[in-house]
Amino acid sequence: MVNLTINGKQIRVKEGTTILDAAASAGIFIPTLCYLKDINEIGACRVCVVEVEGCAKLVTACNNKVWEGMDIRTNSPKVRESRRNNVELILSQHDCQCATCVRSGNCSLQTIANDLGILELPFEKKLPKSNWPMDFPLIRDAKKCIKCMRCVQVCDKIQGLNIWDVAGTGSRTTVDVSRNRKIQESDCALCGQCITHCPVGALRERDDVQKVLDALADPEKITVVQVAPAVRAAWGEAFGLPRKFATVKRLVSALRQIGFNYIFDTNFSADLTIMEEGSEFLEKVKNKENETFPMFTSCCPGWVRFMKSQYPGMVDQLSSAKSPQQMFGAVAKSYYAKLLDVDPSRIYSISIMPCVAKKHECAIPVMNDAGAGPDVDVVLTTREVDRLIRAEHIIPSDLEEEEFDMPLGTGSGAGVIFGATGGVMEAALRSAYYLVTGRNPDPDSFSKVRGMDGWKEAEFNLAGQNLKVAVASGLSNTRKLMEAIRKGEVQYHFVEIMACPGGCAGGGGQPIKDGEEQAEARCEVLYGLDKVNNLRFSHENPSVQKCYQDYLEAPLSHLSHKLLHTDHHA
Ligand code: HC0
Ligand code: SF4
Repeated sequence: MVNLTINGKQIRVKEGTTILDAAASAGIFIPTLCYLKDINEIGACRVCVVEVEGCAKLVTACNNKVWEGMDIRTNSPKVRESRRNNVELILSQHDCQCATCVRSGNCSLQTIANDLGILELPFEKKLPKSNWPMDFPLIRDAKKCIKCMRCVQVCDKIQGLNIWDVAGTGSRTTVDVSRNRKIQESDCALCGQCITHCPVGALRERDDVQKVLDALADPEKITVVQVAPAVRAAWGEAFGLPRKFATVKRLVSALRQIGFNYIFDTNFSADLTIMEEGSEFLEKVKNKENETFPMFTSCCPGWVRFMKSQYPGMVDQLSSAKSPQQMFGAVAKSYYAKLLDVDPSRIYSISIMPCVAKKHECAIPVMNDAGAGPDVDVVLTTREVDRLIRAEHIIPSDLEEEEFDMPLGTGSGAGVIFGATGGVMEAALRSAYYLVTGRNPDPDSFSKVRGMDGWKEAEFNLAGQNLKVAVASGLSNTRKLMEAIRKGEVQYHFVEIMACPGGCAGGGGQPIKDGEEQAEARCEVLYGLDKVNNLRFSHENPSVQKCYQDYLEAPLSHLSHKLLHTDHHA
């Protein structure tokens, strides 16, 4: 243990503790900006500087460790002045257009500048020009970048893709796409983790809210919106609503007030995905001599992009099943148009996703199998939908709960856990067990694949057949797993991959609480919703059963193949 003094208070902490953590343990707050625990501990912004007795220079608290007898001041005049100067310098390289910034009100730089009482800037601004393709799903605004390096580090350490790097020298040093590439030429998976880890508004998703407003105002269009599993665990965070209050039924109520015609649940098509992907997997197992294992899930477009760019030779091992988002779009513009007795071209299909990559997925040219334009016309992230709610002056705390529309508003507990890492695998195993044995298992029999570990594996016995499965989330973890598969060090039958750590719950389109990971708490919400659902098996979803009876006929039928499966090479 180490004894030290902070602001005159004597404390005792473990050896190796940083000044920042030691202060926090004594209830003393030191502001930070570039710091991200375990990811970016470089002291670049120098906002966390403190004075140490006997040291001529101020030291950064985030990456310096305490020593015996250390005497620290976190609020001396020297500290205050230096902190202020450092923030003023950062502001001189930032466009400070707060009124038109997506992060206004949720920007760590804005908060720190306000806290320090900075009311004007002594330095002249020198801002770089932005030359970004504004139709790309991920937008970077060089004028807002404060060179904190968080995006560089998250992409390297957590996602292993190295999309961002330092560019330029001297006063022109900035962050840009690595190796002088254009973003479209890079291997960016579009996971959006750089966005959720940016302290300011330098990174964001392309804003598609206006497209939705235009559709809502068009009397010819019938707006059909789907809500992804993980959105329900997070949409209320931006309004400070308690998780128990911010239910999906209150989100339905907000969407109805905004004017969407039909409000449905992606959980419905998650159940449909299980029927298709589960059947595809069992076919492969039956025909195992001629198949290559593992089969990989294909519902995360960030992962599919990663697979295509990093392991192109293994693309055929992806399940041919489309993601629930795309299955839903194809069903909305075919089966549901038929139920409404309208021309499918009148249906405008919107999805609300925790994801940036879904904006790319819906625009893949072959994702138009219902024959009425793109099966999903536009994707809004959870953050965009929160902004839409705000723009409509809806008071979320006043919302009453309302039901989804029917029949595509019915989803099982197996569908809702798709939003958590391991959830797709668990849902698939629940139904695979039934399809093989004709009996339902205990719905919690496959819960070994739950949890936040980046690479999990489990073995199950399915009617005498031993199945080895693995689940990974986060692309660095994924790369480790893929390399082990490639080298033959591990063998699996079925593998679930989600690009974002923790799965979609931790998606790149989710609300941002700077410096605090929310995925685990959101996953708990999703597992809680599964537990209390009367339906815990995808194959028991009555709306899915009816859709097969009246329209698709059976999993893997000709029509199912046309609408619900895809060629990942296209
Ligand atoms: Fe997900 Fe999905 S679980 S990828 O994270 O499979 O985005 O929530 O909607 O499509 O269902 C995202 C979330 C989805 C899809 C579903 C899957
Ligand atoms: Fe999108 Fe979910 Fe994949 Fe992240 S894990 S890229 S949120 S689908």
